[in-house]
Amino acid sequence: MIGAGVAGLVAAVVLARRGIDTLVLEAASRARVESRPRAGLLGPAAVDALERNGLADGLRAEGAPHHNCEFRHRRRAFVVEYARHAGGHHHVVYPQQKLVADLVAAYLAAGGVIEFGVTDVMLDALTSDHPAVSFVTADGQRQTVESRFIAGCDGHHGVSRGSIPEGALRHIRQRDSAWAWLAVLAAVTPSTDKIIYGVSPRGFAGHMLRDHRTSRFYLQVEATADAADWPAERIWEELHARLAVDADWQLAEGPLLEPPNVITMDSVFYEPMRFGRLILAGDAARRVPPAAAKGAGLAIVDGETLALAVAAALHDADERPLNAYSEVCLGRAWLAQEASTKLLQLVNVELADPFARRLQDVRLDRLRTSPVAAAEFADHYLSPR
Ligand code: RFL
Repeated sequence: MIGAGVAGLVAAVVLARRGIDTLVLEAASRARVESRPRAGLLGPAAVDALERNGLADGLRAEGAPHHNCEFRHRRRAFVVEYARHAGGHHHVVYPQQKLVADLVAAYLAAGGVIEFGVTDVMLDALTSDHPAVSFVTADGQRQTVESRFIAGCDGHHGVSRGSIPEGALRHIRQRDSAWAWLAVLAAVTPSTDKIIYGVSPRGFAGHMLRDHRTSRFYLQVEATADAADWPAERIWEELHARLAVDADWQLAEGPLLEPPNVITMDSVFYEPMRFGRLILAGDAARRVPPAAAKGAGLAIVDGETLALAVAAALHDADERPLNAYSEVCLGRAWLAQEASTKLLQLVNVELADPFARRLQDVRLDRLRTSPVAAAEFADHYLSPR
């Protein structure tokens, strides 16, 4: 496994527990992967995959079930009880870095080996029966390891996908959006018990949940925006204005935990998710914007699917699951992409386009008043299930 993110670690645990020799190579330190804040919201497919593999203890103990979300539109708040519209299926809020720490512990307990702090990872002989990985260890030794399969789980900017010859994968890219989201992480108790999507004439603002001491916020900004132009005072001022509601509600402020960053809303898929004996999983195979909170969930389920396919190939000489792997994972990922696209259409404000804004008003009014619209929202919000 190249990469000790959620995709690589889930794959590694599932394989190690089946008695298959594994090695995880991770560029960052253990301290870094176990403290890097990213996702918070996990959908039912990911939670089920973690449960199935006995990896959900931390999430069960400390995660918070999430059933409803709130929209703010024209200074009025309304709640969509999406779990009620989806037979009780819901999310769990659990910070990704805590899950990564749980997965590292589970993998080591299963006898797995991780090299943290590796550099200069190079992949070779990917179409042979014995693909190889060469890397430099944290203490400067170059090593080469031959294997039966390599799992490329090194995120969107990793080396795995880049080792595949030009032209072997299709790149399916969404055209650029005019908007991005400024992602902000603050040390402050959430001012809400449910995610808030604020749609205001100044643009979108989101109040997300992480844990009882930490909140994530998003602000819609121009795709060309520079995070340096967003000091804390400006961020809070804008959050107050965009989340304002005609009710007794206060937004609590707190120190920013990291510099804000601009997250573009572009999406790209690389298909198929396999080249010879290199199999891609998670963000290494795609970029789905974090708007609908799908990336980590997809990566977890990819990791499990990959491991089961490799186990079938190695234990039973059955390559059918491996041959189906890409199609199965892509089916889920495109569903998630559709949900992400719909959510962005619902909450991002086309500031200079009154026609689009009137349609957005209608979409939000339908979501508030129509059970059919709420059920449709719930289906997307929780997909893939
Ligand atoms: P990761 O988590 O990026 O892990 C890849 C790992 O590979 C390592 N690496 C290398 N290792 C060895 N050699 C190399 N050359 C390497 N290059 C990289 C990296 O150090 C890293 O440890 O990929 P993975 O496992 O595919 O997981 C994907 C998810 O992390 C990602 O999709 C989510 O974080 C997206 N996302 C969210 N997803 C959700 O499901 N729910 C959410 O609420 C949610 N919120 C978010 C998010 C992503 C965000 N950012 C930072 C873009 C919120 C934000 C702000």
